[in-house]
Amino acid sequence: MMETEVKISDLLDVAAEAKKNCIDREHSLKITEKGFANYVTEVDVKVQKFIEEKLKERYPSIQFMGEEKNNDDIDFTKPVWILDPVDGTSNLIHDLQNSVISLALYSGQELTMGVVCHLFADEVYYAQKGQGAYLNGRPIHVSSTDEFSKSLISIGTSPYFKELADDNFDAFKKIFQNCEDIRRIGSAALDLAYVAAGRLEAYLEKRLNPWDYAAGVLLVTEAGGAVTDYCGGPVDVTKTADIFAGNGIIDKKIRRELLHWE
Ligand code: 2AM
Ligand code: CA
Repeated sequence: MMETEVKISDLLDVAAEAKKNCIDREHSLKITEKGFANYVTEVDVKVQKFIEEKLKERYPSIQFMGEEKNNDDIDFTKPVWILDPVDGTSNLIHDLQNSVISLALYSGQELTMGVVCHLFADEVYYAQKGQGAYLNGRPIHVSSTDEFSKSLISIGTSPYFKELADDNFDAFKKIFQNCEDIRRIGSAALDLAYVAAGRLEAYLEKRLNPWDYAAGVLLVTEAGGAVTDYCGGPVDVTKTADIFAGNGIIDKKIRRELLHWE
């Protein structure tokens, strides 16, 4: 199966069907703890199973990487779906209504498609390599803000790695003191979609997994923004990574002028 034969409309359809068929409060409260503060609900498992089956039917030769499975055997020289069935699982459990399905296609050693489907708002973000980023069919662009005082910055607290708290919160304090304000949304994919849509000037979080950020990275870059690691270097989207995304101006200024990381 060649990458060019994949249709973005199939990704949008499968995400919309999964949202319709698999999301309900009862299954959101059937929870298993995978690790400290790291939960999976029956909704996560249902959405992953549903999407994996549908994509396998339509594109049988494309490999599947998903948060709720073992991904040791993935060959990244060949096409791979990268799925987080629910990004924002803690939000889902707490009924905070900030959770998404995040689905990307990695092919030819790059991200070629990305979809972020909000589970509680009528918003679907998507992008294709070289073809721009869209929200419900309308083109989106990162913000043009270049002043700290007009910048809203979303932070990720890496809740599974409490040992990072001192370094993280030192940086967040500097950002908070210099920028308009900070936000903590709790879904990396949604944070990245909001950067792409120009609602946030930047977003940063350490030690994210490919399924948390893959689709969002393509949204941000196709919307004219930038995604790097914490030092401004490139991100290998097949691996766990520190992600610093933004409109390409404020993110760089924060790293250079506030945090001296670059
Ligand atoms: P999740 O909702 O799918 O668990 C919150 O800080 C962000 O970190 C969310 O996007 C969350 O995704 C993500 N995350 C989930 N599991 C993680 C893990 N084991 N390590 C790091 N980040 C994780
Ligand atoms: Ca998840």
